[in-house]
Amino acid sequence: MKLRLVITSGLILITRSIWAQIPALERVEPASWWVGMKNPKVQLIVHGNNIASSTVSLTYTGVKLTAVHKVENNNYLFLDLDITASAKPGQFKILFKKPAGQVLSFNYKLNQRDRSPNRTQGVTNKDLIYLIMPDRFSNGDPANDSKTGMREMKVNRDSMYARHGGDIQGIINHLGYLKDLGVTAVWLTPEIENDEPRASYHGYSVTDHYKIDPRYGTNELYKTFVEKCHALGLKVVKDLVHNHVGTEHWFIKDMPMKSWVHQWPKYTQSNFRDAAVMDPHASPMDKKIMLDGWFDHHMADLNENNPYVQNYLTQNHIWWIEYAGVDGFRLDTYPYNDAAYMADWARKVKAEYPHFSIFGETLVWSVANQAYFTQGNTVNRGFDTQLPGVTDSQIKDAIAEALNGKDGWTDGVHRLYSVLAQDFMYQDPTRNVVFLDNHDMSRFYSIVKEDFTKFKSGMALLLTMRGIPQMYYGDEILMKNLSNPDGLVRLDFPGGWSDDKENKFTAKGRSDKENEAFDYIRTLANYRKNTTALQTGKLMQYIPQDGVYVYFRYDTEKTVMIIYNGNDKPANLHTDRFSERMAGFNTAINVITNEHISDIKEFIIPAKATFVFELKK
Ligand SMILES: [Ca+2]
Ligand SMILES: [Ca+2]
Repeated sequence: MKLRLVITSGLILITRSIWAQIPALERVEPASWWVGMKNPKVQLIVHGNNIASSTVSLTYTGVKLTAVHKVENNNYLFLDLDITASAKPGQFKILFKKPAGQVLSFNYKLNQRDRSPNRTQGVTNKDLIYLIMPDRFSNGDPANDSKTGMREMKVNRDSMYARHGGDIQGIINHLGYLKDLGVTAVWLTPEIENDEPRASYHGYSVTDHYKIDPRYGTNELYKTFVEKCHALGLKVVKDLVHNHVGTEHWFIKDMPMKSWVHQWPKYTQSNFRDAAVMDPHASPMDKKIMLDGWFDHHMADLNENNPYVQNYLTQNHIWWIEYAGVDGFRLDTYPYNDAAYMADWARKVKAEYPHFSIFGETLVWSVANQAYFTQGNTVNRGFDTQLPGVTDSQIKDAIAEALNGKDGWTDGVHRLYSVLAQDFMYQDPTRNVVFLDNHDMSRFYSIVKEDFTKFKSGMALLLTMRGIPQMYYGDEILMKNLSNPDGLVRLDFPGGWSDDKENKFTAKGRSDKENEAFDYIRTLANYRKNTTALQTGKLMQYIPQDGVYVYFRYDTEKTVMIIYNGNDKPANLHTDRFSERMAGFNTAINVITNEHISDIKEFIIPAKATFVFELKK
């Protein structure tokens, strides 16, 4: 029997088909593996016309074929291999003998692991992440803009929904720009193949897990990109989607089995309510719809309870770490996944790569909801997610409230103070990624209604906050817009295309104000890069008074004092009450202006401004 997927108005149906539209041996994944992995087991998925009728064999020293699994669809086999310690790098043939005598063969590769010290380093609070949408940053190779045979052929820079031609080469061409800005890690929205008919430039509708989208480049180019980043002292975060795949994915169009994805009698969308996952009073059906409902008509929700799906995803992610040497993973739509599987997944990744970093996207509405998804937290009793950190939406919202809100018992700057106070819920909040905006939300400069003082304050708070700070491409040149629709916050970086009228990658191409923004971020980012107090130092905050919020980042090397005035008018700050942190210090350096300040007993802070002072003896 062969299962064929038919999608009608988003309803997923399985039908029997007698038509063989795939070759006798279409693909084997992963098509290569490594010797010397901690886990000696690997499970291959084999896809080919009626491949299940064949007898499988292989002969290679140290490699055992321990099981051959047949599933509902005869076009699939799953092969369990044991790659023992005695296996050497090399190639061997996997043979598929058909009943009529025909023998198909696949050349399997076992590679030597690359143990270079600058691979898989981990992305930590010592870093500053810069998020890029590859389609919208820079077009370094116009020859790959349109690829014959792909479902979306058109490049149209006038449409927010179409492809614009940006690619990996474009990012490689601007690594010097990022290095100069003070960035230490680059996160790309998914760069693997999204061969959907429309609007898949964002990368979250995967159609081939083992292939860089040809419009962005090749697997080899991606590997080169990672190597070039590492050579410059930059790290790379890879964006993964466990929860769903594009409905044009090859394994969705001809599914191994009905239980490969979550099936519903009729199209059922997730209710997008993470609370249903953790609510002690939740309706089981609400929870099921949250977890198993589809994200979108064109995004099939994978069944992460299916052991074949589990192996497929986990191995694919380990394959990319080992192949390219990336340093961290960002996990898309984290709360929509099966929790037990995700914990098992994280254990397996960490077992192979103890220094690897992982953070999950949790677009949720309270610290408790957010902490619930993190490893070893104090709210999710009895279950350890193994997820080191999350995207810290609470800090983002609290910074916006501190900048835009009116001072009150729980409002204005008090919001930021109280959100930070709730760090008691985390095992380690410094593994969270803090940010002001990203590709799914309004740009920060627009959130503060293009108020330049507030913009600078936000950046100062971000770059002195605990955790791993993340910026979004174009923040530094004051790119703006509200995310209505999303495309408005995903505009092309000016100068990324050879025919652009302006080139904001250079100081000459930027306006005075844009240069001021760029220089402000560069100064703070580079200061942070050389100041352990802002990376791994402790944080002590004081209860805001009269709309003024003060915190310190400090270690044995340095003490940095951050003062934000949330008022609409200048504020006077007497520093007597901070003696716990200021004792022994007599002067300060303004980190932005380099100005020496001889009197630190009292400060006048302009409305909505932030001072970052390094205290001196
Ligand atoms: Ca291109
Ligand atoms: Ca799901």
